[in-house]
Amino acid sequence: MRCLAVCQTDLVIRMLDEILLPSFEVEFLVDSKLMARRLHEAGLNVTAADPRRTDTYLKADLTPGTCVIVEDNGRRSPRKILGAIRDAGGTLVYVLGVGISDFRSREEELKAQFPELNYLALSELFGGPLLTEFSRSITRLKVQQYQRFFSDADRVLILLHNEPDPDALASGLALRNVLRRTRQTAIIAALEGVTRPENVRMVNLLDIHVERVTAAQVAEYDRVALVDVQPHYFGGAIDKVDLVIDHHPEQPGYSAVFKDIRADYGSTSTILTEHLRAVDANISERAATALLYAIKSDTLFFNRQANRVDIDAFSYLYPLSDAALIRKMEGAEITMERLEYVLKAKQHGRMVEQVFCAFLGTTPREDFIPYVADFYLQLEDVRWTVVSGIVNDSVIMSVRNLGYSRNAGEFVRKYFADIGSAGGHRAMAKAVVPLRAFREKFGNVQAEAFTERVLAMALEFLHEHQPPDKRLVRA
Ligand SMILES: [Mn+2]
Repeated sequence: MRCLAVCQTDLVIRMLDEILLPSFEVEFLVDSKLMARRLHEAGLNVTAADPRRTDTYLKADLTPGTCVIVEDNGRRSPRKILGAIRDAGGTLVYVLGVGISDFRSREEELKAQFPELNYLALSELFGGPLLTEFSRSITRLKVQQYQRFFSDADRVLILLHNEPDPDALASGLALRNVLRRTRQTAIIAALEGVTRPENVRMVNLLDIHVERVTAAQVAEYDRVALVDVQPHYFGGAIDKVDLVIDHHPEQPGYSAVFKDIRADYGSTSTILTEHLRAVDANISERAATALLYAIKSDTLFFNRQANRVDIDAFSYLYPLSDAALIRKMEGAEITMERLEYVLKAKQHGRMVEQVFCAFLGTTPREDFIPYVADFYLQLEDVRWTVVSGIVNDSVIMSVRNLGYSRNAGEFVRKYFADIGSAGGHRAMAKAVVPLRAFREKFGNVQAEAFTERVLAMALEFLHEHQPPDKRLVRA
């Protein structure tokens, strides 16, 4: 393919020549005869001519199939040049913005007159790969530091949150991998073990051993690492650790020798995948399968809080993993018991302004609540779900949304932080409030009245900071 580049800058010309030459037949058109001679002597295919004249392009044999690149350095508008190219029959036109900070408005301005042109900014084209490369170096440095710090320890503990989910389990496995340790030299443990069906299925299929430890035993280890959780979660029982890797918002009130907390990541497994890649660790099929499943499940297959890094990690792990095993693990999510709570929510739940709210009453296990909240978020007309239930004399509330409205974590903090624990991300959050404290604040609300009360809070929250005309019509 033939490519005609209309440029003013030496560096841009040399760069385009280097990038395009293997696949394109490149010719440069410059205004200055001096520059043309210099570049010609350097072996480039350059012509000097006035780029604002139509006959320049007619002489250059421009056809509709020629790819034309016009450098826009922000000094002089390329309008005249673009007009001349159009008059000469050029249709495949790219404008390359160099050194233009607000290239979006420049793009708009030019597109108003030349709607068919494509605008590319140099910073956008090269920023991605360059920043990925740099951030990988920063990660490598960080990982090497904690690897050294853990290397001489006899007993290492990798501690997960209670009822470890796929993200916690996979992150534990991956960290053991980064630390170059085995089951004997680094144990993966939790204060409360694995009971939910999908988590049980995962530990069985991938043969992951999660030991039980008490908060007092944690102090017996030479080094302690936390993944997918931060010390505040343990309510003061653990306040000093060696390493924290997590994607939940950073919490104050503890000390850690090393930490890597990235609240904009969809899963802790994404962070661990980057750690493994940064030090060129060998990722086993088992670890890749666990990580891939974790990213998939923590982001609900990219339906909630996922960004480019999660998708990057996913595509890196995919060829290394066992897809059949993942399908087997996923099958464990739907159980008869869970469907009963889905039905209960259907009978007693309420939906107003695309907010689905349900109270499940007393439930034997906590996982029914987030399961139902996730389930109803899949419905076409649902934008928020707020599902609560009572487990062991505590009100448990799971809040979900599609991630582009107000913050779910803020919602639970606003109403429940003063009487229990409440927190989470933009798209998912949780509150745990002792039943007695809940009743003191909101009254002894039950069944339908409970649903109404919570629904009213959610709507009040969603209406704050929102101009009346932006409000959704009542469903
Ligand atoms: Mn997680």
